[in-house]
Amino acid sequence: MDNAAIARVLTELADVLELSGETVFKVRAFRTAARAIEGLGERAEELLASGGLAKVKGVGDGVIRRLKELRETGKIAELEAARAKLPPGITELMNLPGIGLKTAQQVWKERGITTIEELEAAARAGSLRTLPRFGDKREEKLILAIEAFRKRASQPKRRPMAEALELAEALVAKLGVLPGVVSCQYAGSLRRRMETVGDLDILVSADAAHAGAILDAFCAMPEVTEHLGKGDTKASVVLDNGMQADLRVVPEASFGAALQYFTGSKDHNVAMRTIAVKHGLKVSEYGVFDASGKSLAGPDEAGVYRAVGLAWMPPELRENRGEIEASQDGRLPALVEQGDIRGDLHMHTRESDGKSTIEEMAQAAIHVNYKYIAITDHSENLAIARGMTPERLRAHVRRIREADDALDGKIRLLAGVEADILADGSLDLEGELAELDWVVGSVHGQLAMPREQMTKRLVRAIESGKIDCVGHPTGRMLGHRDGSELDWEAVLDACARTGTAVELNSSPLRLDVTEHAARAARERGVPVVLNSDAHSTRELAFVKYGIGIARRAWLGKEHILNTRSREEIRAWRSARA
Ligand code: DGT
Ligand code: CA
Ligand code: CA
Ligand code: ZN
Repeated sequence: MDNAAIARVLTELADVLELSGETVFKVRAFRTAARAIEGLGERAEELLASGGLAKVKGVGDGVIRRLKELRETGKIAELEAARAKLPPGITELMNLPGIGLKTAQQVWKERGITTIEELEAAARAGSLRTLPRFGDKREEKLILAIEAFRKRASQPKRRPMAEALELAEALVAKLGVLPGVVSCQYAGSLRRRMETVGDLDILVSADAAHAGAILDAFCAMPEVTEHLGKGDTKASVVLDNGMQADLRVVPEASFGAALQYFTGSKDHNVAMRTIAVKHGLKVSEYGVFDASGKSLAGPDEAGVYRAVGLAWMPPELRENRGEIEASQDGRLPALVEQGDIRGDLHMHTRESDGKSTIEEMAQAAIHVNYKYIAITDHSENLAIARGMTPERLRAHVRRIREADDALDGKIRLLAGVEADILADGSLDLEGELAELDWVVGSVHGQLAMPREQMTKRLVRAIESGKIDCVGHPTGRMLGHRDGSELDWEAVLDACARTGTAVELNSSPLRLDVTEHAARAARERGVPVVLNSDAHSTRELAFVKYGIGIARRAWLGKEHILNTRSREEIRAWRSARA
């Protein structure tokens, strides 16, 4: 289990105990531990095994005892027992946006509502508005939230790329060392770095004699919870996060062709096949063949493309959006790579809702070879994230500058802030911004505005000239919340006019802006900043997810501001002022 999964279990335990009327003290201990583990720089599972978890602040003996139980038995008896006593739908209610524990408890205790169906019926009948802190506005919002929830539930469940990537990398590592395995790689939408992934497609090359044992080993892996089917060369399973994974064993002579075929996309494959047919060739997952059936390519992917007259292209481009033509004409773009990123311009520390100190963030950034970072804690308006008053901001800036001096040029720290863009487009900080090195402006509240109003809000903030970069511009959360409706052209035009950048926030559930907006930014010459929005040292690594999205948007190093040096960024900034 990763840290996020452990934190989810502890949060559920806290929720369930609180609903059952457990003491506040006990409940709070689990919530504190969940937060501590979520923001941990190391894997809690390993710390649990080594005994190091006891030293983590916020994690007490009771928590450790239950996590050991979870590890050994796969469950927590107390959680099961408490859950069994609650009405079955009650914790599900809390999955609705706007319904926290307090509201779930309120509608249950005062209206006897324990399912989403009952909640919807009550909201439609107007019987919730008389509850304390409710009213008809909130009732209307609830109905909309339930409708959106239904829509999501009825769609096949796609997973955020980050979740799929972590799983796939673990599976590939385990498969790669099995006897007889020559190569192993994941393909499909994950290899193309789509923001969400339907199922995992994994390929192994091995000779036929080993195929059976490899498929058996795959089916017996601990993360496999269900078997959907197994043949001589293929097995399909369900993993413990509910995702399907297909493994195919192919001969070495076909590995490149299979990798090309199963990487897709389907549209890309169809377009490529059409070209092959024009050359009198046939492309399949086994290879490239001429009219007489002679194999021209197959073992490696580049050879497969070459055989049909194309240059190999990065998987992120393979959507039949012009990449085939670009390949034919020799004008494939040079895409940005992880190593091009020289700094990170959005992160939080303990001063607001981060888990690490300024120094810890700086050391972690040095470790990944960054030349600069901006510390951008939240401003006052975001009270739930311990946003800073102007006085706290000034003191924080002083500490950032002191830390910068102490680091003696090993890395440069920019003193920044993530200011709140208020409903009318003004910022919750104004005068304080002038002395800062970097200002991210983000919308954190009232995300559900009509499109026109939200566009005006952002355009006004951009035109203030006070923000350097618009943070997570749509506010979406993959699988939880759609982004705000926006007139992208108007927002990006305002950025282009004022010399403001847009963020590609790489936090796994955000990936915001989307690849389409990133592409539109490129077309308008608006620089994109590829940030982690890290809330702990470990989260600086989130940038790898954003890289995939940037590449899907055909962005090169030159389109991304934080591939430039600190001096170049300073020059870019002062050109605007
Ligand atoms: P996903 O799983 O929905 O996120 O998307 P993919 O792209 O991984 O799609 P999937 O798993 O259905 O199939 C993997 C690849 O196999 C797909 O990208 C291209 C190839 N493929 C699947 N079905 C077809 C097909 O009918 N024709 C062609 N040419 N290729 C196909
Ligand atoms: Ca797939
Ligand atoms: Ca598949
Ligand atoms: Zn933010």
